[in-house]
Amino acid sequence: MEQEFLIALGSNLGSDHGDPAETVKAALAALADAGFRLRRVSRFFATPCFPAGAGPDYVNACAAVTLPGAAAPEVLTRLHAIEADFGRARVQRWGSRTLDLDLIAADDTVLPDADTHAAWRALPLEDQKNRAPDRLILPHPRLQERAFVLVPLRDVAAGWRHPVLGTTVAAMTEALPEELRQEVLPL
Ligand code: A4P
Ligand code: MG
Repeated sequence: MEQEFLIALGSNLGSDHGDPAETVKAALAALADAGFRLRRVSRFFATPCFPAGAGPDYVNACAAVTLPGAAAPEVLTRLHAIEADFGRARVQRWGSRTLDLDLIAADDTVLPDADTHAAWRALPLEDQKNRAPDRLILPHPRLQERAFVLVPLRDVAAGWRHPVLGTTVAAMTEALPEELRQEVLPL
């Protein structure tokens, strides 16, 4: 069966395409142009920058897509190409960006392996700022703690079950502190 990929989109600076919301909208069009089939697209949400105070608010969204014939590494390569087209410069980890496209999951794929995945999940916040993985980690190691990913993701994949944690997007979203969930506002 064809794999379904879950993608998170974020922008807090805007681009040649306009403000952050227009940039996310243009990124969805760019995904389609790059051969992705957009199965489901979430609402757009305004979200406070994480870490707090590090920059302007973001617009975040999620999409469930397919890319006929492609596996996860190819998907990430295409996402990076689109980010580059949108003028993203990687200046600072977690820095402001015109467009961030993260691959959140590919069905129940775990990469590179369960132990390495556990190590990235357990990485203390201080180290997360300084260490970025040099290879594809799936599911995205921070998805379960981020309201700006989970709330939009619930629009398109509420029933997707995390292959390591065993919980659904709906349950992970419910498990977030109420105040974090309420900061994620539909546009
Ligand atoms: N990489 C490995 N696995 C993956 C994956 N599943 N998806 C590698 C995407 N990339 C993956 O990513 C760093 C490295 O991780 C890359 O070499 C990639 O091959 P990056 O996109 O270059 O750097 P980044 O965006 O600074 O890191 P990352 O991990 O995407 O950042 P985060 O942690 O996603 O933070 N606040 C709000 N409200 N909304 C946001 O969307 N986004 C960020 C970005 C920070 N604060 C935010 C938001
Ligand atoms: Mg990224």
